[in-house]
Amino acid sequence: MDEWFTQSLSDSDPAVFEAIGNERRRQEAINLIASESLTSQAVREASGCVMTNKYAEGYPGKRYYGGCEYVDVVEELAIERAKKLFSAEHVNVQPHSGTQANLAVYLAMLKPGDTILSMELSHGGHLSHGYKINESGKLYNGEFYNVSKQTGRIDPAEVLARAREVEPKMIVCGYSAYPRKVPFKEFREIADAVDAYLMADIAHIAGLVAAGVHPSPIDYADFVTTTTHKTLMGPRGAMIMCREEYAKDIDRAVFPGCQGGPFMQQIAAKAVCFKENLAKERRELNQQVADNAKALAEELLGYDFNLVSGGTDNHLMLADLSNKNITGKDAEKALGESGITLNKNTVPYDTQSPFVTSGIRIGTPCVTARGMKQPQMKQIADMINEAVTTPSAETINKVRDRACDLTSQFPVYV
Ligand code: DSN
Repeated sequence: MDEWFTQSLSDSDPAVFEAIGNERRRQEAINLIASESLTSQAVREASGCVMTNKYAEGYPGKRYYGGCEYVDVVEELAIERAKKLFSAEHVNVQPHSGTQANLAVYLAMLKPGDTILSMELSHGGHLSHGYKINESGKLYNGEFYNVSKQTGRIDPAEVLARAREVEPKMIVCGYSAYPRKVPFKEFREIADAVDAYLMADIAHIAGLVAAGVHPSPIDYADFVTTTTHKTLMGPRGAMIMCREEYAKDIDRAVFPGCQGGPFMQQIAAKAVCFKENLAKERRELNQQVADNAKALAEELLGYDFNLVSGGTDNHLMLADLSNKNITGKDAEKALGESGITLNKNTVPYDTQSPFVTSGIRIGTPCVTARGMKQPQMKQIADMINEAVTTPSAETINKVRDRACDLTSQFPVYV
């Protein structure tokens, strides 16, 4: 065997090795990106394992390749653990991403031209929910509902009226930037009233659902999709849950419908992630994620931040900075320079473009995973307030020192 098969990364590819080291150090900053999280050593070991070498088109026990006996073990473990975690009848753990999971559901259940009704992107929806620049909005007809202008929350009566108007074949609930509980039961009633399928995309809140911190859609939605790398704190990837009656259609839509070989190393890591999420400690951690978000929101409200819907029930909040005389884009930059990573975000009824935005999205999974609690949320809120209110070089330097001091007490990777 050539030497380069056994060389360490630092020897064989110093450029990539260096970038990974830099990324590792970058991740020591205060990370408030709501869709990111931290993975365990065990998840990363599985994700970087030799199963990356294996082709396994098909499903456990029914593969198109020999030598699948051990990858079958991890896929079966992943399926059984996910079923237990979410009380699901059927689970497909092969989707490579949340978008591919969603596309597979549409492929299984819709015909080109059918209507998908989902949340408007700028109100917290997602590209893969029928938005026109995504395949879901090219193959299907995307129609959208909004959050209420008065409350910043979903108004089921408004969604029902919109559903009666556009007669969707599929209604999507589940969001990228919605800080409140999703009313799954009401969505079921709306879907029944217009004879539509209901899909819940719980990518953002899956860890909270698994922990019982957010209600589960499993009894209400025909299809539940999620990524595994957000609040589930697992490897990058996704899965689809559904009732047994749709199992064959969903499996066929994933493979051979829109994917080829599954990423078995990622499926091994998903199995590890589901085991972790079944543990009491992880449920407690996800409760803390929500408690930290609530604490951070209360502190920010105290600094006169205008939070969409007035606060949060989950792991994220959306701050409308219109009263702070700064755009989302400039706030993201000032905070980034201060050692706080987050993203600019449109707020409902935003008057700024999606590249500028009036808001920022703030999430607590990463800071909670590294052990921070309510006292640290108080400090972070104060730092955000300083950097956003007075984004001068002097303030940014001071906040960066405080951010370094805080993060050094909560190292990400020891
Ligand atoms: N769901 C997006 C996010 O929330 O960041 C990524 O697709």
